[in-house]
Amino acid sequence: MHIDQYERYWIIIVAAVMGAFFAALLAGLLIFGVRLPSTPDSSYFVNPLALDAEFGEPGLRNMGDGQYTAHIIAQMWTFDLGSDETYKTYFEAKYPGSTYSGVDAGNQVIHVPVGSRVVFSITSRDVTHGFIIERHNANIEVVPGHIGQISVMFNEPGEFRILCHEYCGRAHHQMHALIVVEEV
Ligand SMILES: [Cu+2]
Repeated sequence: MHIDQYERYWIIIVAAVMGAFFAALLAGLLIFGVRLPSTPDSSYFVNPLALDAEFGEPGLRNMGDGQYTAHIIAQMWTFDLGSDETYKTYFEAKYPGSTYSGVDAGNQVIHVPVGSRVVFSITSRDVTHGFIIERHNANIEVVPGHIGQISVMFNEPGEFRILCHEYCGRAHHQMHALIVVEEV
């Protein structure tokens, strides 16, 4: 069979590229131990209809030595941090005389001291939500039936919003909360 010279070059180039990709896949699997993300054990699953029994009360817990855990339940269109404090009470206490009257005045606020490490465990009661923390390396998808976990270090004081970045319905844009990192 006659194969044109340039056709042959291209066949060789394509075969070499395919071979290189396949070798990279094999090297990732066999040498670097790359595996698909998977769930280490069943504690990462939760029944979204039985969160009270299986996930427990949302809230921030001090584990000592600057370590905290935060259990959070996302649902349309709030993050339940288990906190009694809201944007409204926070801003009115912090800036006396001001009146905070946003549509989101009911959103919750939690406080941690500078230098804290917080392990967030978060799940959803209804649909898929998102979870990011402003100016921090924290970005997870909140899927009903799963418990997402992320560990975040807070090294600078300030007010950082937790935002939902996964469209979850009519009031998605109002779905946020606040972490206040306080100077000690
Ligand atoms: Cu959302």
